[in-house]
Amino acid sequence: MKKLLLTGFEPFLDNPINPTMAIVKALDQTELNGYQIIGGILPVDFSKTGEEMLKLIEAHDPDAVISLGLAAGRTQLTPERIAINCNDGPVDNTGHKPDGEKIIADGPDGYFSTLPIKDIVSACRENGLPAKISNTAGAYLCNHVMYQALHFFAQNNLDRPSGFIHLPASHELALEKSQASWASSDLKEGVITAITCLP
Ligand code: PCA
Repeated sequence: MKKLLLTGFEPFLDNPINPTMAIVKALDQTELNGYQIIGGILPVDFSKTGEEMLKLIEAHDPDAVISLGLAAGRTQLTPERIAINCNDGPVDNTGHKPDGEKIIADGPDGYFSTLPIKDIVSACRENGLPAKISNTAGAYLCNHVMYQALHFFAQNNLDRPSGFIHLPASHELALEKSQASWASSDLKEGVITAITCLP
């Protein structure tokens, strides 16, 4: 059976919960659309996250990678179109604040997602879940892992769907900090819908 690496992130900044963790834990070791799902939770740490991502890819040799992250404030499920070769943004969980450095010194400026992002948006919408393509994943950890995975597959000439989906806050998170939010069950359903779009 094919393998899907599904990653989420630990909580970060002023988000005491990261809804991607529960989704990854719930789907870990389950089977969907002909894929065995392997879950992994990544740290919000610029010095470790890329390495952890590559370790997971090397250990499991997945046929596809979907990484999930929280985009607090967004109202829709948003598959990302592009990852850029840049670390920037607020402090990570170790207190490190990047300043626009390249992720890979001699890497290309960017990579397009190789996930079927248009199909994911259409399938979510058909399923009653608001979704749209995002044209920027920012320059924080989510962009970082998306870039690292795409760079690995490009460097190794491996044609495997890989990319990133940002999720809105869960109601649980919105109880802590007022913001647009979705039911956790809908967030999970959106991720399941995305997985069913994989070739
Ligand atoms: N979201 C952050 C990092 C971890 C997460 O879940 C981001 O959008 O970069």
